[in-house]
Amino acid sequence: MGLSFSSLFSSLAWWSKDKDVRILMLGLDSAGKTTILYRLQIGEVVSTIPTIGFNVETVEYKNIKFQVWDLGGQSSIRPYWRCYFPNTSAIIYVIDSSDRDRMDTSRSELLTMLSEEELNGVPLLVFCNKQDIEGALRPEEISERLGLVGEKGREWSVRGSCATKGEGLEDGLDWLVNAIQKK
Ligand SMILES: Nc1nc2c(ncn2[C@@H]2O[C@H](COP(=O)(O)OP(=O)(O)OP(=O)(O)O)[C@@H](O)[C@H]2O)c(=O)[nH]1
Ligand SMILES: [Mg+2]
Repeated sequence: MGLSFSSLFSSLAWWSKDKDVRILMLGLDSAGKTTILYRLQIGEVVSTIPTIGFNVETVEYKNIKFQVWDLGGQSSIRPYWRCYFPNTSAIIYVIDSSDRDRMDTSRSELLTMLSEEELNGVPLLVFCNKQDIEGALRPEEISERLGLVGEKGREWSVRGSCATKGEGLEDGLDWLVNAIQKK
């Protein structure tokens, strides 16, 4: 067997000790970013209000400390996302899988962001959130719509999640830790 998970995590813990592991969490308003942030930090669902500006919290996961920046997703706030791009170790992009009407908007905001030079090569985890809602698009369908297949020079993964039940979040973080370390 190759590297075990525990040794992988402990080596990232060592690697990250002197570094700022900064994760940006972005996506349209109401996608579930703030819910995910506090679910990861305190393990509970908090009642949220739309984020005007940002929330930043240190999230400790398997002995690794991440600084997670959760930015407001309303259209008037999106132009400010780019102010947070420098020194980003990874991006988590959150999509409301039940919001079919805004899937194209979500896709174009994502692709615009990925075209920014400052984010070249930065690993990307897409959470297709709200999988519990009936009629939600499956991660495979969303992945196809996003068309990331041609995305060169970056690790990326599209996964389902349900922030309110805490489903899919840990698997996603495991993938992200691995991708950050590979970089
Ligand atoms: N059914 C369901 N509801 C969810 C899920 N995740 C979040 N929500 C709900 O979606 C609403 C919006 O969640 P937020 O976390 O505030 O969304 P946000 O992405 O931070 O939105 P902005 O701050 O406006 O950018 C809240 O009522 C959450 O409880 C989920 O997985 N399933
Ligand atoms: Mg929010």
